[in-house]
This record gives sequence, structure tokens and C-alpha cells, in this order.
Amino acid sequence: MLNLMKGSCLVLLVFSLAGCDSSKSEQATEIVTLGSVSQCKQYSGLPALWGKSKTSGMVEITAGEILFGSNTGYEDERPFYQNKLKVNAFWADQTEVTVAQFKSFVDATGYITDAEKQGGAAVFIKPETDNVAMMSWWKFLKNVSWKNIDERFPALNEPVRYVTYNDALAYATWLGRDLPTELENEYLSKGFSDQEDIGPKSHGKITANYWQGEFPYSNSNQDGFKDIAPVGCFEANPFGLHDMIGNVWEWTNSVYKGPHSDMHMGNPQITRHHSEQIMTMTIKGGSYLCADNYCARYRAAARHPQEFDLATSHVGFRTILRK
Ligand SMILES: [Ca+2]
Ligand SMILES: [Ca+2]
Repeated sequence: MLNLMKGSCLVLLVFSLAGCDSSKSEQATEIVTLGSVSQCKQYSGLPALWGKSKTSGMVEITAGEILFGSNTGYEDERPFYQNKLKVNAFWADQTEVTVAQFKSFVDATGYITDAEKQGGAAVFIKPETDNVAMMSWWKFLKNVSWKNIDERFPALNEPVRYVTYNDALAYATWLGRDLPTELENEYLSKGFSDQEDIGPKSHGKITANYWQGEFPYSNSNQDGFKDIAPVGCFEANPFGLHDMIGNVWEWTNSVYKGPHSDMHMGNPQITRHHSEQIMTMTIKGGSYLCADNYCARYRAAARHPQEFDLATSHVGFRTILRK
């Protein structure tokens, strides 16, 4: 599998053995060194031990606690809980799920995504001026899907897009994994810090792919990516995870029910649903389309409702494996 790593990518081999008998339970992962443009552009999109280890491409996350939400963000982010909430240890994808990984799933299962069944997807089209109607930059384009973007097969090291909640969950289930709850996602984005929130800059330096300039018509491109970036072009956060903020929004397993204060009758862990009545799920982290002047949700505490069956340009996901 190492021959999938081109160039000078370094690999750290991590073994986690449960008990003395390794035949009972063994998890192994090789962490690709990403975090710069040269490294992400060389990445094949398939982590080492893919298909061999159930934690391939994953980072082991220690248990901890966070203040869930933010006192300085949008109204629906205001924390309901005065105390920090505990999160158990788990494994999480080092990067957003790539086109290469999703292709592996489709090749193995023959899975057909919702966008393919629906005959197209919602695509962001940049207008030339700001004199356009609100949301008119979204168009439903026929035949667009995870494997057909701008009439081409996307690069294997890009985050997979045009996947719905159903598609993301199907992929996670195939690997024996799950999607994170909103609390778990937020923990991955800020559980390493005492800060109440984490954004797309650190000490004045841009650390995520978002939109600089005036959305939706002027992108000054200070981060080097007007569109989507390959996964892992920006530095990892202290947990070792890339693009938790920006690039693509990420699906969670949590139903969006408005402000935190109204959710789950006081228990944020109760998030699973199997009801067709539920229409919107919570997405986290913001995307390459989030700008200072519009949707400043490129932050750990930010949240947004997303129709569970809508495939779009700016939503992807990552998986987790609970212990
Ligand atoms: Ca950008
Ligand atoms: Ca992301």
C-alpha cells in the first residue's frame, strides 16, 4: 500500500492492541503526513492499509470535554449547558472522505447515490456581480453527481461531494463505522483547546479553505483555492485532523432542531433517527463558500440545517469509529 504514497510523504505507523492476544482485536493505521499544498496534491486519496485495517486513515482521539456551542456566534449556537460535556474516546477520519475512498465503496457495492437517482444536484454557480437575487447562485444541474462534476470525473484526492446524508451513512456503514454526532464533530474541531470556538485563522494565518472577498461574486483567493481544495492542504489541528473547518461542510448524525436550547430534551447524545418525518440534519464546519460577509459559519460551534436528501457542491463528510 505504501506505493500509493507518492513523493516524500512520510508515514507514521500506529498499532493499538487490545489485550495480549492480538488475534482478538487489532487496529492499525498509517497516518499520511499532509498539511501543505505540495503534500496534498501528491496524495492518492486512499490512505494506507485501505481495505486491510478497520481504522485505515483514522486518528485516535482521546476522551475529553467541551463547552458545546458558543456565546459569541449566531443565536442557534448559544450553549444550553452551563457545564462542559464529556466525549468518549473514538477514532476519526484524518481527512474528509475522498473521491478515491468513495469510489472504492461504489466499486465494491454498486451503490447508486441519491443525486444519480434524482437526475442531478444543486450546484454553486458564481455570479459576475452582486446584483442577483438571494440564493440564485444555486442551480439544479442535470447529471451532476459525485462522479460527474463539470463534466469530468473529479480528482481522487478531493473531498467527495454531491452526497446526501443517506449516501454518507451508507458509506460509513459499509466500513463498520458511523457519522459523528454534532457534539462529536464539534469536539473534533475544538476539544484540544480552552478557546470557546475555533475559526479559519490562527495568529493571523489562514488555516482553512474558505472564501475571502465578497460572496458570491468576488473571491480574492488569499488562501489559494477559489474552489474546492484536495484534502489536507492546510495544517492539521492539534488532534491531527485536516479541514475540520472549511473546504466542505460535514454531515453529522444529529437532526437539526433549531437552537441548542430546544434540542433533545436536554440530552445532546440522543441524536439518532430513523424516521422519514425528519427532513433536516445538522452540518458542521463551513465550506469554501463561507465568507466574512455571508454565512460566517467557518467555525467549530457553527451549525446549519441541511435537507437530508439534497446533494450539493459544498457538503461532504468524515466518518468515526466509536470504541
Ligand atoms: Ca478559498
Ligand atoms: Ca470540512
